[in-house]
Amino acid sequence: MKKTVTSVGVATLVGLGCLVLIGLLFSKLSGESEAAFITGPVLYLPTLINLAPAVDFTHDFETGDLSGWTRSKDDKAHEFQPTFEDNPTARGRGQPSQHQGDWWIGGYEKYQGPKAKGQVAGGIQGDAPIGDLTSIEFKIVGDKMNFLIGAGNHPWVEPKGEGSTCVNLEINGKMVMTETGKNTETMARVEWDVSKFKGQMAVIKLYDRNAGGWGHINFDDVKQTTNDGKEIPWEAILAVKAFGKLPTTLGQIKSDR
Ligand SMILES: [Ca+2]
Ligand SMILES: [Ca+2]
Repeated sequence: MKKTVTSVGVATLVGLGCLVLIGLLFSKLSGESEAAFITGPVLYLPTLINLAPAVDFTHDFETGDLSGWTRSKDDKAHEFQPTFEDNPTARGRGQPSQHQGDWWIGGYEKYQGPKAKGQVAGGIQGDAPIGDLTSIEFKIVGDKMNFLIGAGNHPWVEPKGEGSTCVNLEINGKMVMTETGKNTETMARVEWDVSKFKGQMAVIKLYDRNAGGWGHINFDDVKQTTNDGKEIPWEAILAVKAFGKLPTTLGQIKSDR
């Protein structure tokens, strides 16, 4: 997903206003709960209008770049990311990446596709480089969050993750959820219960602070879902951020009155 601000923004605001009114009417008529309001109009916003978030964010790296992700100043670990296709298999590792789509974060790999100058399929950068990769700040609107993770099993160490290879959920600069790989390049999907953080702003942060064995992290395709597993489109999540005061729940609408 990669979208930019367009003149559609004004029309979008008008559309959103209508949707909020429809949502209020709907909830009054039917007595639907706040949660039902979210899983109704907001979930299907992208199909109803041409939503144009004012921010770029690739949650699955299918843009072929790191849109919406920031490398730390000293970062060397993510210089050649994202990785293209199953590079562990291309180098005969025997541990297929099982990534989503074509692109993913493969901390050991150095292959960004056939157009990348000086790179060949199966190329590596190894475990030595270290650095962090931080997502754009987003609002937690779902009960759960899931993503693909693989590689190093070096758990988070407070306060700065010395020697860690992990993926953290951070709120106000503090780790609130953390996960490592299992010392295999093959990624598996992990799910977090983030319901108690709903309504708060957060970032996803990838840490590679380990230059030794399994000193890298693999990652792809992060999503937020409702409690019953329905995916919440990032377009809707980022629209909340883009338009700032846009109410996302009936509770917020009421509290703004
Ligand atoms: Ca991907
Ligand atoms: Ca490393």
